[in-house]
Amino acid sequence: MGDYRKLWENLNMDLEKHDLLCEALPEAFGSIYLTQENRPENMNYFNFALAEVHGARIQELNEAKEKGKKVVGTFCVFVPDEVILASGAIGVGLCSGSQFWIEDGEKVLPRNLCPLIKAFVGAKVSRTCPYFQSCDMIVGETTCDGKKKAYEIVEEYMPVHVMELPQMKREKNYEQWKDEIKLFINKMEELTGNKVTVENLKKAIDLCNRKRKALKRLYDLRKNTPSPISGLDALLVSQIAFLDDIERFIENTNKLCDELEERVKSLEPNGKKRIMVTGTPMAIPNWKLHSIVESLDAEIVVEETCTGTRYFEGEVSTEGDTIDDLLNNLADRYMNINCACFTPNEGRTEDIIRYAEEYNVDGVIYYNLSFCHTYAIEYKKVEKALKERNIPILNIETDYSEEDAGQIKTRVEAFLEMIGSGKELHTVS
Ligand code: BJ8
Repeated sequence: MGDYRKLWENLNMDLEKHDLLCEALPEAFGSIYLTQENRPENMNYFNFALAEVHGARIQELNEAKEKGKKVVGTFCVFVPDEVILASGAIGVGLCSGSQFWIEDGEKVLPRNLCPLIKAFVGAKVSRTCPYFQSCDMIVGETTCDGKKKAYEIVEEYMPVHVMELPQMKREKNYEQWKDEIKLFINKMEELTGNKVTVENLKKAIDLCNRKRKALKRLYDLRKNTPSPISGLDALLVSQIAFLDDIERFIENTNKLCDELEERVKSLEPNGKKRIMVTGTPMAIPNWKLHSIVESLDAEIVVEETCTGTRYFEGEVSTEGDTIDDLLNNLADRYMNINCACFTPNEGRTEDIIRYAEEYNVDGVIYYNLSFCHTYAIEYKKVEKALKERNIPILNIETDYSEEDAGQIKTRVEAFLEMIGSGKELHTVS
C-alpha cells in the first residue's frame, strides 16, 4: 500500500491506532488467503482491492468528493443502492468484521451485543475506519434492535438517516416500504442537490442488476463439483462488492467468471464435502469460519447470508414510466429478502432447502453471530426442516475473536466425519 497518511490525516483519523490495524490486516490476509493453492489468476484484482482497501479506494472516494460527489454509508442490504446511485452519490457498505474495533465499541455499547454492531460503532468512535470518515451521511434501518439503537449513538458523531423497515410482509407493509424509499429519495435529493428522475433511476437499477448478475454468475459456477473457486475467494469477492466502484467490480467479477468457466472444463474430483453456510453476514475481514472449514476436507459452495445470496438474488424490474412504478419495483424486490428480522420468515427456510439441492451440498453450517437473537431463534425451524430432508446441520455461534477457533475446528471436523463421503464430479453448465 502506498503512503496515504496525509489523506488519513485530512479525514481526521486516529493515525497511531490506525497503524495498528494496518499492521494486522496484511498478516491475516497473507496467512489465510495467499497460502491457498491454485487460486484463479483473476483473484489478483481482488487481492489488490483488499491490499488497497484503506488506500487507493479511499483516495478515489475523496477525489470524487472534491468534485462535489457525496459518499453515503450503509449497513444493510435493504437500503436500496439504486437510490444512492440515481442521486449521483456513492454508496459504501460499512458493516465491520474485525475484532480490532470491539474494544472501542464496548466503551459506548453494552458488551452483550452482536459483534457486528460493536465493531461498526467502534470503528466510528475510534476514528480508524477511513470509509466511515469519508461518509457525508450514513443510512441506518430498523432491522434488529441492536442496530436501530446503535444509530442513535452514531448520530452523535455524524448525520444519520434511518429507514423504517416493516417486520412483516403483508400488502400494507409493501406500501410502507415504498413510502420509506420515497422518503429516502427526498433525503438523497436534499443531500446531493440532484433530482432522482425516471431516467437516472432506471439507469441505476440497470447497473445494480448487472452487479447482481455478475455475482449470480459466480455463485452458479460454484454449483459445479468440485467448485472452481474456494469459498474463501468467493467470500472475498462478495465483501469487496460492498466497497468497490460498481462498474469496475462488475468487469472484474465477470473476468473471474470467464476464467472459472474455463476451469470447469478440466475439473478433477477432490472428494471434499460441499458445505452451505447460512446465517448472519460476514463483513470484511471476517474470514474465520471459511478458513476453518476449508483447512479441513471441505469446501464452502454457497452462503445464504447478506454477504452471499441475499445480496444479489432477485433483480429489480425497469418496467414502468413513472417514479411511482419504479418505487413499486424496488419495494417488490427488496421486500423479498428473507432476513430473520421478519416474522414469519418461512421464505428463508425455503431458500435454504432450494440451495441445498441446487448446490448439491452435503451439509449446512448455521452461522450465528453471538447475541443475534433473530437468527438464533430461527435456528430451530431451519434445523427441523433440514432434518426432515436428511440434510445434516451444525449450529455455530461465535464472535470475531480467535479464542474459540480451536473448538470450532474440532466441531466442524466431527461434523464432516459424520456426513460421510464427498460427492463425485458433477459439472453444471
Ligand atoms: S438484511 S441480516 S444486513 S439486518 S446486526 S441482525 S447479525 S444482531 S446484520 Fe443484517 Fe440487514 Fe438482516 Fe442482512 Fe443480527 Fe447483528 Fe442485528 Fe445483524
